[in-house]
Amino acid sequence: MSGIGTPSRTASIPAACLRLDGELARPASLTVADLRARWGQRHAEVVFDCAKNGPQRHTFDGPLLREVVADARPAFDAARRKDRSRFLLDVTGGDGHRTVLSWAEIDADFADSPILLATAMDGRDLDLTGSQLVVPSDRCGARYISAITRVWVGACAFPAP
Ligand SMILES: Nc1nc2c(c(=O)[nH]1)N[C@H]1C(S)=C(S)[C@@H](COP(=O)(O)O)O[C@H]1N2
Ligand SMILES: [Mo]
Repeated sequence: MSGIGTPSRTASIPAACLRLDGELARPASLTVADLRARWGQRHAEVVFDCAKNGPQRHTFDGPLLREVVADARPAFDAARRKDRSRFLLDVTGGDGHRTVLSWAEIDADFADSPILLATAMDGRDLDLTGSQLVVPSDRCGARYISAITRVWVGACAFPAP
């Protein structure tokens, strides 16, 4: 234990955490360590284009977004594809950058896109900065949200015609 006036080298840096909330039976707060320990890890080698910096090549490891969100039990009828297809995911980064996905993009009966919540990038763990969204099917990098703070899940709420 550190004595008074003896700063600890590790205790002052809190692990980044993301809030998984919305229309869910089991909302959760998840650290990168949780994302690594509780779900199987996939590996992805990706290239995406950035308008500012040109093509970027990276490797990522992490669980499937679908598996993490499914365990939070979205408030749809899981047996009905048409009910699942109403849902959206709104992902926020540490600087406020946001993007939207549809549930159907990650659902195995629809686009089945292997979108990840990365726990490591280029072999380096993301525990301090936070998870990064990995969208291998995207040609550009705008949805590769870094330092994720929140994933909101819920039904599309356009007003009825
Ligand atoms: N939080 C956050 N994530 C972000 C962005 C951002 O502005 N904020 N920019 C996106 C864009 S446009 C690209 S191309 C990729 C890679 O950007 P980088 O090379 O600046 O990391 O990150 C994406 N993720
Ligand atoms: Mo970009």
